[in-house]
Amino acid sequence: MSEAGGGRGCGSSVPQRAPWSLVAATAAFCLVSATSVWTAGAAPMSREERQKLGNQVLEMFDHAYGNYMEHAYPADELMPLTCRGRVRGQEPSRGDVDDALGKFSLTLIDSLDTLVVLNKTKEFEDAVRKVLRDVNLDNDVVVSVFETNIRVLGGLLGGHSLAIMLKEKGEYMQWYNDELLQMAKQLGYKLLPAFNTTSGLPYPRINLKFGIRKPEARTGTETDTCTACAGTLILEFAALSRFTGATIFEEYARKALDFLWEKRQRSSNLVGVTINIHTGDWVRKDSGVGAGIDSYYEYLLKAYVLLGDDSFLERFNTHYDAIMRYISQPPLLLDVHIHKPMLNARTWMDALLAFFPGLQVLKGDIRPAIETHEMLYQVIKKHNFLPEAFTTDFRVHWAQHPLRPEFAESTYFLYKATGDPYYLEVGKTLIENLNKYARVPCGFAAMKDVRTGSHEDRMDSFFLAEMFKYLYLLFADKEDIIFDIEDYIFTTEAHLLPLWLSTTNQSISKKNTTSEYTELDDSNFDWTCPNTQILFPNDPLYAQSIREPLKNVVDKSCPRGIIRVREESFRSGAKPPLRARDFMATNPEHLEILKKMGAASSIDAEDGLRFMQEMIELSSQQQKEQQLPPRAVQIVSHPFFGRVVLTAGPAQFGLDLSKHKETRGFVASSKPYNGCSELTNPEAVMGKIALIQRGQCMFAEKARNIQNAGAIGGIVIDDNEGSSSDTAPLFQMAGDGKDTDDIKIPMLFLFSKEGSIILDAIREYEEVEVLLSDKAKDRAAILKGKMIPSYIINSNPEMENEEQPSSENDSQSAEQITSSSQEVDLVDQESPEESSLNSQPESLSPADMDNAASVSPSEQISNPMENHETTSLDGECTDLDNQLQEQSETEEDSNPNVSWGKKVQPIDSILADWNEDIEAFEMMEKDEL
Ligand code: DMJ
Repeated sequence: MSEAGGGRGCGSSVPQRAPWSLVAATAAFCLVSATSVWTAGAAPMSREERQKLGNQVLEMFDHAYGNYMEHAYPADELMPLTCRGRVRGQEPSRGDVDDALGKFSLTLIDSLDTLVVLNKTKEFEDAVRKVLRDVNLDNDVVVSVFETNIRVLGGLLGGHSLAIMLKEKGEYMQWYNDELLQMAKQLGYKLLPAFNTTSGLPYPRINLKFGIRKPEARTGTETDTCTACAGTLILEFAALSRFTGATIFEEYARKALDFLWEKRQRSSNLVGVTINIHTGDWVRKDSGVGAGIDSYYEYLLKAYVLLGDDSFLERFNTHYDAIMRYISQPPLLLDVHIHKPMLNARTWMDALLAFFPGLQVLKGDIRPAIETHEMLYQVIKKHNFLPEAFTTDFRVHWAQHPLRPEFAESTYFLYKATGDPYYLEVGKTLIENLNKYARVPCGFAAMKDVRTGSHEDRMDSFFLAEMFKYLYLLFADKEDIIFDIEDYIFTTEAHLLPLWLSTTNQSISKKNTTSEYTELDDSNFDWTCPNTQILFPNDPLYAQSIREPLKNVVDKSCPRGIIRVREESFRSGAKPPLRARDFMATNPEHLEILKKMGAASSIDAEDGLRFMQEMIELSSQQQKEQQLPPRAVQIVSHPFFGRVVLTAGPAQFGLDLSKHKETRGFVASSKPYNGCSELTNPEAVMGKIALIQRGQCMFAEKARNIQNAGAIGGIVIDDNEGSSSDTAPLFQMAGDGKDTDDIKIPMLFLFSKEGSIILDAIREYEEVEVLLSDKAKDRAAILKGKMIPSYIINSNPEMENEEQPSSENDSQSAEQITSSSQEVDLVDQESPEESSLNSQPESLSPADMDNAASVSPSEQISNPMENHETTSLDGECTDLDNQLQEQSETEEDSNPNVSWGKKVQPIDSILADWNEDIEAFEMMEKDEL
């Protein structure tokens, strides 16, 4: 157990206290009392700057919410690239991700309490009216019980909690009569059939109209669910019971939690990722704090905070002890096997675990929270966002990032606990990165690949429910919020439930509850919670002193130094066990150790098992490493200005873009278009990036022909119509089996859908300039580059100012900028370390023909866990006709009152919006500077 894990967690040492008083005050104490403390490590941020950042968050929220309401509502989510609503059944299925969509205007409901936190009370009032008028909870659609609970039930309850707060204040919501609560109750009853199992664990899905197991329901045959899915209900269900007096909801959620607790692995006290809902057997026996388990732990601690029930705290503390013993390998949090908890189950971490430092703050264990948060921040600084999964040596494992809020959440809680302005700077970076890399004219788009900066046509509702709340609260002072946030607890979706529920309708039978509490006064609280008065009494640099040793942990990562070596090895002075990555078949000592494994003792057997597992992971990792990472084609000319980033396949020959500066140039189609013979239009491609069609000859031959014609780069476009990097694995273009050293120009490959975006742009604008690189470049740098239309500069005086190093240079710099065709070098944002990481050995077999099956498949860009039938493509806005047709051919809305998914924005209008947005973006960038 970590030093901080036992005895000093919030409330753990004072179970005799009155539950409601303890939890409310303790939570408030842990999170609030430190805000006046400033550690001297990071410079304090002025009130003015915090206000400016708060305003920036408001503007960003308006951009996301406004576009959802204008272009997507009443659909569940906004598709920000094609600027329309995502309607289930009208888009290709994305698998489980779609189970959050129930045709119940998900984003609107998930945004309700965010509107109040952000002081948008009028908009809140309108939004509640829309929910009451438009939302139908009786659709024939199969939804995830977990997602519907945390997003929709939680959203309605959060909305209700703040509606009654506002009504009581006397200005807004005077007409409100618990209508949201009635909807929540209706939804609660719809979810209850899912609990009809002998174990009490809920089925993972339910049909909103037909329930479960009836033929019409199309669900109810599942046998497994994830631990978080079954264990993340108590806050919403208990709140529903206590608000309404209907005890059944809290009872069902408690029963599911009781069952999970019974099924914990008794020697390790850990739980697995998935469980059989009928037998209670663990289906997946790996255990971590991220995907599949995360909010189960969160809800145990928060159930104690909200309900004051000691048994929840005892359970949480037992699990926490196990987590700190086995999973926490500071600064890493690594999954282990529940039966063999000294064995790591993975060599990578997922992005969901980023919430854990925030939970550790609530628990009162600040040190490991600071450490893990710092490690995560460095991963973010390397890739701009937290990739969905990353390895223990901080390389990208799954490259997506769906704008998850967990890291912002932990940043907020750490700031509240430490008062360290460093965390404000972290928040500022998050804001900058969102605006630079995820903002698109119609909202914010998920990152399809953090390495290239390409987008997915997706803006999940949790982005509005959580991200903006945490970012806004991070910079807000108490008086910036119209109510006292400390009177509420955040659910896992950041919905707000009032702490006074702990004393309301407590008639529900509490199993295992010892409720002998006596009220103590607040002066005793300083010993119940490791608050900053204890943590930082003589040392204001405490938080910084914890971060400091980790400051290069990502850039100078050395996995062997970080991953835990078993404690017993250290203690006994024995040699650490042989790791797969160190194994050499030629080393006799290694062979001897290998022979011993599995033979002599259980420790040897454990080593053997780990060795085998590591060997398997290592070999798949090495396979990946031998493949070149994807590249980016970024359209930088008017009106795109770097907003369109296309994921491209690299070539095993020609200029390596990971080692050299990017190549920027206008594009021109080669003649012949297949580039298989000497070009007949060398004057057109001279000094440009030639577009060539795939097929007829080898990639290398095409490259030589365009190079001979004077091209400075080439883009091969797939001849297989409709192909896309969303649905096909990206590959690298192999050489021709001969020496290709003569090819000096960079060559990239685009699938047909991505390629057609460039071809369409040429048709529309003639002059199209692109940037070929290993990673999309910062748009601000692109805007500073050549070919900025003078109308933008003229209409934006601040842009001129930005270029002025000092007032003496005023007149000169304005001139410099308006001579817009001058080339300005882009700043390479990558560190040398990163460049070398990207330059992987070329090892794939040479292909005979470029479009033959012998082309080596490369690493799939998208998350391998997800269905590849996604619709999300950069610039899919050019394919609107097809999509319109597809829409009309697919499922009709089951709610006759609401017209679903009919709002498709024409391309001209999207481009017009882009122009506006570019200007707004520039203004914003200047503001920041
Ligand atoms: C949110 O929906 C919730 O926070 C959930 O618990 C898991 N994470 C997503 C956002 O990443």
